[in-house]
Amino acid sequence: MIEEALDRLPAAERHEPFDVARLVSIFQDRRPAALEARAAVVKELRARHEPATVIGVTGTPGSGKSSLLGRVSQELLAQDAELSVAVLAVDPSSHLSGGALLGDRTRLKASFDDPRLYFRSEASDTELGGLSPTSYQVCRLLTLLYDCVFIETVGIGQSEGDVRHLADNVQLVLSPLGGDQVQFLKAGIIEIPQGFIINKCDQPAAEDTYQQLKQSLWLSRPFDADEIPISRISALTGAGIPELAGLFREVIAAGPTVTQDERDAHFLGRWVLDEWGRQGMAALRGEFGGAAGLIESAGGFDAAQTEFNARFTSSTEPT
Ligand SMILES: Nc1nc2c(ncn2[C@@H]2O[C@H](COP(=O)(O)OP(=O)(O)O)[C@@H](O)[C@H]2O)c(=O)[nH]1
Ligand SMILES: [Mg+2]
Repeated sequence: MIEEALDRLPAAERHEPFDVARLVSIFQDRRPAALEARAAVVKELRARHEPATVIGVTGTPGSGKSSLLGRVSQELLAQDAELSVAVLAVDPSSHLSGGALLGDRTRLKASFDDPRLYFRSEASDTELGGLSPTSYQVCRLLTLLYDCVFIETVGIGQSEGDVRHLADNVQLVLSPLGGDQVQFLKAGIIEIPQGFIINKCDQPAAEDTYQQLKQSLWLSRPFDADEIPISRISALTGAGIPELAGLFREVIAAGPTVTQDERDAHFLGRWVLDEWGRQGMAALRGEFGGAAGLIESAGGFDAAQTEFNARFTSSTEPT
C-alpha cells in the first residue's frame, strides 16, 4: 500500500481527481497496513507544503450549508486564480451524493470539472453528524494538498469529535425561522463560532433572524459581539456571496490557529475511544501518559496508533 500511495503522490499534488480519491481511500482505511502508508504520505507532503486553513461550516440540516459552499467555493476560485479548495461534507444521511452541492445549475456543475476544486462527502458515524476519526484523517490529507479545506457538518458541541478541534475557524449557518434555531442559540453554542452566516436572505423573515442573533450576541458575548462577523447571504440568488468569499480569503490568509499537535491529540483520543472504549481511554491516560505524550514518545500520530495497538492488545491478553 505504501508504494501505491507514494506513486500517486505527484499526480495528487497536481490535483488529479482520481489520484486524490485513491489517497483519500487510504486515509479512510481502518486496516493496520494503511497506517504506514499514511505516515509515509504525510511525511512527504509535510516536507513540501504548509498545512492549509480549515474552515468549519456547521448548522442544522436544510440551513443551506451545501448550497452556499457550492457557490462560495466557485467564487473563491474566480477571485483568486492561484487558489485550490477542498470541501469535505460529513453527512448524517446515508444516501450521499454531491447533489445538493452541485445544485441543478449547469453553471455550478461546470466548475466541478476544475481540478482546483475537490469535493468529497462522507457518511457520519452518528445521527447528529459528529466527526469521526476518519473525517480527521481525510482532513489531514486534504490540508496538505489544497490551500483551503471546508468541513461541512451538522454537529457542533454535541459530539466529542467537535468541529472546533478540527477547524481553525467555525461559521454557524442559520436560516430564517429555522425550526430549532432558538434551541441552537440556547445551548451555549453561540459562544463557539468565529462568525455567523444567515442564509436564505431572499426570504423576508431573514431580517428578524438577524436582529434576534444580534441581541443574543450582545447578551452572551458582550465583549466581542460587535466584532463577530454576521454574513447575510442567499445561496439561491448569490447575494452576499462575493463578500463571504472575501471574508474566507482573510481567514485563509491569517493561517491555521489550531495546531496539528492539538488536532492529533484530540483525534487520537477519539480513535482510542472508538476502537477500545473506556478501558482504552483509561490506559491512554494512565500507562501511556495521555494522547499528546504517546504521540510524542512514539514519534507521530500513526506511530502512536501502532504502538497503542501493539501494547494495548498484549496487555489485555489473558495471562
Ligand atoms: N430560498 C432559499 N433556499 C435555499 C437557499 N439555500 C439553500 N436553499 C434550499 O434549502 C434546502 C437545503 O439546502 P442544502 O444546501 O442541502 O442544506 P444543508 O442540509 O445545510 O446542506 C435546499 O432545498 C436548497 O435549495 C437560499 O439562499 N434561499
Ligand atoms: Mg448538506
